[in-house]
Amino acid sequence: MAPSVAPLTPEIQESPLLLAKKNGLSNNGTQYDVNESYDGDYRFAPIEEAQVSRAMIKRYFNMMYERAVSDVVIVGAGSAGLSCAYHLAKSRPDLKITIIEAGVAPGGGAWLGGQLMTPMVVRKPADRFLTELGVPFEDEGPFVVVKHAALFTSTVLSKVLAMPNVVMMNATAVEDLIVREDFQGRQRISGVVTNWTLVALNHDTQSCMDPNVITAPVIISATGHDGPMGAFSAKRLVSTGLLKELGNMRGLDMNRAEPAIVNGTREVVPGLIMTGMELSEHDGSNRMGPTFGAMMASGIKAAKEAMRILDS
Ligand code: 48N
Repeated sequence: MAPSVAPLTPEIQESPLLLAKKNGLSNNGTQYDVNESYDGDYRFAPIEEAQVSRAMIKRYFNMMYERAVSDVVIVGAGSAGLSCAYHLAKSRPDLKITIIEAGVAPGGGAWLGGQLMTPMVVRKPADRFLTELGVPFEDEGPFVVVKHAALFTSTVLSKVLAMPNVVMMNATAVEDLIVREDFQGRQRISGVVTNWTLVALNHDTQSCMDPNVITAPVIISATGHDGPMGAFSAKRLVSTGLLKELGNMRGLDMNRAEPAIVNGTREVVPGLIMTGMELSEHDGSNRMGPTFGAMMASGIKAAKEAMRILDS
């Protein structure tokens, strides 16, 4: 009996024996003729190019289809957005949490400390979050120092992405908000309008590159205070008349800025929680410069606010 060759996806099944010869399948067909050797004879399992495309397309567009209705959307995967996602997903594994990040690389400003220097300063008690994540640090008394900001960001990012109820769409921008009237006649943020970031940044080069939408009862905006789309939701609230004017971030004062951002994290309009440095633009609070404890703690506060709203 001819050996049963592991079938390719039926739609693109080639002649398996020809493929086997071309791609070095072993005779029994089920164990690919791979070889992990570094002496000039490294052999991979066989592949058809269309299999790679279909493996990506199937998963990504299933995810888009399934997350068109989410429980919570987090806009911005910087230190505040990621800390929020971690705490929320860990506390509520039942929630469908969708992160929308405009950059190809998530992380926002938390890849460096300050002025392109790499150590990250975190004031106590926010060091407890680093301990929870397992991020090592040096203790300097009132604050701790992580040897490289990327050690924090990559750790929290990897844990967030490993959580089964979290998906992240990076290189994707929120370019508008869905605003509906709720049963009390109030304007409520009920979702986000998204597009590929490259498209969102090029609406003036083409016409009618219309967006996609994702609906959710709670939106958490953590879009920061700078960058190509910094403070996006705060600015959109002003242009839609839901906020009279921006508070505009004030000068640097670490001792005032950090508690103001954590304690000020809240539902700024029905359905929209604001956190991280975007809040400084909304409220007009001070900036804190290169210390990141408030980003972590405000993200956690935003997660708690989201759970409060969903459970009310
Ligand atoms: O890191 P950021 O900019 O924002 P936060 O609030 O997470 O952390 C702020 C922190 O990095 C500081 O600025 C420090 C503490 N310095 C303070 C100071 O005084 O200078 O991350 C925001 C993320 C970025 O990754 C953006 O790409 C993304 O949000 N983003 C968006 N993603 C999707 N759609 C959008 N419209 C959008 N706008 C921004």
